[in-house]
Amino acid sequence: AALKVSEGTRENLWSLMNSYQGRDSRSIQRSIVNHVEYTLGLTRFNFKDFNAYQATSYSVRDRLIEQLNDSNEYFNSQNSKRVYYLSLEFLLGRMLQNSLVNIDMEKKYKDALTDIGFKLEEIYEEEVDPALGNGGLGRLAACFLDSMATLDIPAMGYGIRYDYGIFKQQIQDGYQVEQPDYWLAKGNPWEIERPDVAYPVRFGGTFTKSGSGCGVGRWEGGEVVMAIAYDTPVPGFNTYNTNRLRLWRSRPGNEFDLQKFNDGQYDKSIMERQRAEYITSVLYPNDSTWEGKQLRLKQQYFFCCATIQDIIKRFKLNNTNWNDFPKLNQIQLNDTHPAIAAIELLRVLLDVERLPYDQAWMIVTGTFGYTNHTVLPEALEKWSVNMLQSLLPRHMDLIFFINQIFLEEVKRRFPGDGRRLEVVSMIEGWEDKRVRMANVAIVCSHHVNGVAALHTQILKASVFKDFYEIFPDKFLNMTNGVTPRRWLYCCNPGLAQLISDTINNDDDWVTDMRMVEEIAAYADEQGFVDKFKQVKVDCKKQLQHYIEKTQGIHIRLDAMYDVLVKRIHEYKRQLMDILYIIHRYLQILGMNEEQRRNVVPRVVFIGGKAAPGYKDAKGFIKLINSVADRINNDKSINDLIKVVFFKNYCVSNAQIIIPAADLSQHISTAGTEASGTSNMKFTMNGALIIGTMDGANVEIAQEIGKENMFVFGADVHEVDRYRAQTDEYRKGRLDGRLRNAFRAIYEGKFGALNDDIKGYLNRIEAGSDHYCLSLDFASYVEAQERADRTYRDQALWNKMAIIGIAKSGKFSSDRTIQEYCAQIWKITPKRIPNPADKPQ
Ligand code: B1N
Repeated sequence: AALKVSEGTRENLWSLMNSYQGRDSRSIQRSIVNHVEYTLGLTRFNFKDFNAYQATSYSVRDRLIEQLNDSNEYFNSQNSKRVYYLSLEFLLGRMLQNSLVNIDMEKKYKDALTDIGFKLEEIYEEEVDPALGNGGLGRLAACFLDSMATLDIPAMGYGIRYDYGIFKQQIQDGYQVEQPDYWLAKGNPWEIERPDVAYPVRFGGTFTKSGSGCGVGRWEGGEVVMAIAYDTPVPGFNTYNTNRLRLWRSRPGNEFDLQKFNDGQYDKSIMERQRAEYITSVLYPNDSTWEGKQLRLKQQYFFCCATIQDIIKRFKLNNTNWNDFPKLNQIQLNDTHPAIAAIELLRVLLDVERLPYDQAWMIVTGTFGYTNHTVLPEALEKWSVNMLQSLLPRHMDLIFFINQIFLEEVKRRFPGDGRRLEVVSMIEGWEDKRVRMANVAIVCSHHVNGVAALHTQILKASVFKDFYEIFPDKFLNMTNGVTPRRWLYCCNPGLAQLISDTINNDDDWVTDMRMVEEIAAYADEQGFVDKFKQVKVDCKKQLQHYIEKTQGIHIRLDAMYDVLVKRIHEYKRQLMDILYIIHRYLQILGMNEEQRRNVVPRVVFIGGKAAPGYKDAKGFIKLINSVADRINNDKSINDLIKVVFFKNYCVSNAQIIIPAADLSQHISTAGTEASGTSNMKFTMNGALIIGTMDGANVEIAQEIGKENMFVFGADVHEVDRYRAQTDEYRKGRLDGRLRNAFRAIYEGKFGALNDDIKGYLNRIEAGSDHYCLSLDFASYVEAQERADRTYRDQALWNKMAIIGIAKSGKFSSDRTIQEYCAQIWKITPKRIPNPADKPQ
């Protein structure tokens, strides 16, 4: 029988739930040991480091849940405006340290664990790296979550809970081999499963329309799957506020095909239902490319549909006036991957809520913002009309409808401009029709932003020029940033301590990175510089240890650590780096003893994953490994160059390599890298950049001074001109040193390489040089020589590095989020009271 709840018993319940986890050492220990016994079902005194990690995480999660629930209730009670960040990727990285740091309990947990025989640092290493993202775009989403929570913005992230994150990279015989990343194998203590938060999502079926214009649609039949919520708390730093990341998992629907079951095909029908789970199985391993697979479209709609239902449900808790929707809800689209959400909101407003079209459209365009992350044509999403029609018939119908209205408006404003109509239309092609998702996103959004100043300029001047002329006020720039919590405070505690000690302000700079500028005044002060050098050496030792342990390679400490880590892509020009290494190697081979004494020893790290289907990128990995093989085994050069292919580059080992870098490479062809974000992390950690005037490098140069970087290469305009020339022209100007490096490869100096990579090099020789390797090679070599010269003058080098750190404040994602808040979302912080501040 149900317990009859009287006022008295309810009071009892409430006061019980109103108590909080104690923050003293004994309470921490008790909570950990309780989780060992009651959550993990182990005996208290027989558990391994991994179990200690699990129990510690559950214990931290308890605190996060308290904060999350209090924050959420507070925002609900205030009917607060909310921001929703929709992304197919959240590349979170490990949670334990970040959570402890953000709730200001790292020291307490460290002591409490030491007292029962565990080392917190070792426990950190037990955590699997949740890697539900490819690269910069997914990591940006994670940094934004951290900043939104820290800045007291009532915000939520929405995405997909993939069973398999980005693959693990192994190297066999020099080739990349992909291993599945089943990150949930040992459970995930950071998530809270919410079987009670579940929504149906329909695919296929038929839709019938009544009425005129866009009409009212009835969408029936097809396949219905369920979206189940999994929540991860996102605590802010130095605030009680804790936001929610809600990831959806697909499960079979509750409706089933009775006909099939009655046909005696019970087992077969069950198996068919199981297929629903495949939707959220795997993250597509493409970075900056687009793959028109049906399952990918299903992923996109699946998560957008559930998300829109969830947002509307929350809105309806406190509201009945639909016109308030955009005032209370801002939805940001992380690229076009979730753009179908805008059409889904329109559909729900029209077909479910029965709003008139004009009102529904006002709500949609008042709600969405779209962030573009790339100008590469191969990355722009263009879904086949046929596929959309069969999977999402009403959505396709609505896209046709809004496109028609939009094009009529354009016709009125730009009479006779047929070319423009063609370009801005949401539909491209005649026979093989496709939907241009960027065009849909632009028209449906109140703001469209690029992710660095140069990138936004390019959007306005070329990629979206015709849209910019139609909606000049829609376009703006939001230069990316990175969270200083993970990318300085957590990954480089030595440097963080030095900063705090030097500017005498405790940790205030961690939420106000501009304060760090003060350390510039110490760039010439010997005492400070010595401490900075020591911090760098300590980080290099850690990297040395990591490389020894994971790759069995011994590297020297007294070399320049030269690092190029990012996804492998032609436009990022890892090939140019390895060709330079070949050039450098050949140069050293030709030197006498005397000359060799002047060479700056380098350990060259190149790391990154290639999309499994990207042949050329995989060829580059093989080439890098072949070159490493030859050089590392050439005793005659006495370790003057060591080449390390840094395996399985991911968030957790980025936290090791970034603080240890001396020189950091960001060498994309000008106009190709939208922003780049690791350039910001390296700068914050005192590495010097060798880079092109591309993406955020341009703004880094503006902030820290060009003289504190090794800038080289053609600018955007020179690239355009070079590309407009003929192959003959380019062939005639092939850089001589580049040709020699090619020769060495062809002659087999680096082993037998397959024909694909040779073919690639042949094409460059023949003048087909889209990424401008030959154009930039001479100035790249010159910049490398400048880096060597500077490194020989350690005082100068360190001074440049310190100024870089000091002036990197702009690149905190806190600044980025403040700009989104002020200019796009029109939202102000809402500080929730900390219950610990109340008299108990
Ligand atoms: O987004 C980052 C930028 O810093 C990088 O410059 C940019 O390359 C990156 C399709 C992408 N652009 N496009 C993608 C990722 C996955 C996918 O399936 C495209 N990633 C970027 C953050 O702004």
